Amino acid sequence: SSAQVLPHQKSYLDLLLASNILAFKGPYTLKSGRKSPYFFNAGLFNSGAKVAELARCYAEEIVRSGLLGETKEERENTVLFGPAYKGIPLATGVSLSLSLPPHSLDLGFCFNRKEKKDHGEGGTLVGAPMKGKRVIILDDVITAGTAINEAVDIIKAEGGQLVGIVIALDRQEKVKEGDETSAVGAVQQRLGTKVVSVVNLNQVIAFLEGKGMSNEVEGMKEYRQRYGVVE
Ligand code: OMP
Repeated sequence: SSAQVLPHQKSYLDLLLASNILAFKGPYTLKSGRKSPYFFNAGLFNSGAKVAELARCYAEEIVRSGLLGETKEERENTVLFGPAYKGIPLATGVSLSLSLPPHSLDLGFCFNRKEKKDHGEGGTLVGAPMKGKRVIILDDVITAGTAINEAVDIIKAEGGQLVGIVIALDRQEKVKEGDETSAVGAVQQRLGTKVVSVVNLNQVIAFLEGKGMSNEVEGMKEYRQRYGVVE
């Protein structure tokens, strides 16, 4: 992937820095056990304006990437799935954003409960049904690719057809050390689906370099040397 930072990515990256969504007070221990000098905290998309900007970026990527298909029928048959918990405001915000101009597309969205419910409507899914639908997963970050598997299992169980994954940041890391396969590449191959990210690590580094944040860049480059893939 290119390290070139496009204008819409610049305003997004500015927001990430201003809000500490992208933080450099590491080391942070990741889900994979890796110790990272930087961390992306989607939980800090915690105000109306921040969610609106994030959702706008996802909506733009969804439309640009072609994940909605080519026909009106395909578009109308597509549902957004936001895995709990962080995917819930994402799916809500992105479907709202898509419903507004310039897109004006009314897509269904859903999310899962973390706990099973045995009364009322029952089930683990809330929102638009996935059965027989084209499904796009909206998630925050992919590092080694573990979290995304759970979401895929839910789609299978619900009878949906996964057509793509959209994330806020691709950390461009290896699945495991000593193997050059990238986590995103592995997900794409295994699932035969496209993964689209608003930005990737190379773009974050290029952006920070442009801001003269050389201390942060140095730590990130060391980390990339060890865990990153060459892209
Ligand atoms: P993998 O399951 O290894 O792909 O890690 C992705 C998950 O890790 C995300 O869904 C987050 O819960 C968490 N995470 C972040 O939120 N931000 C980061 O910068 C890094 C991670 C992480 O632990 O790798």
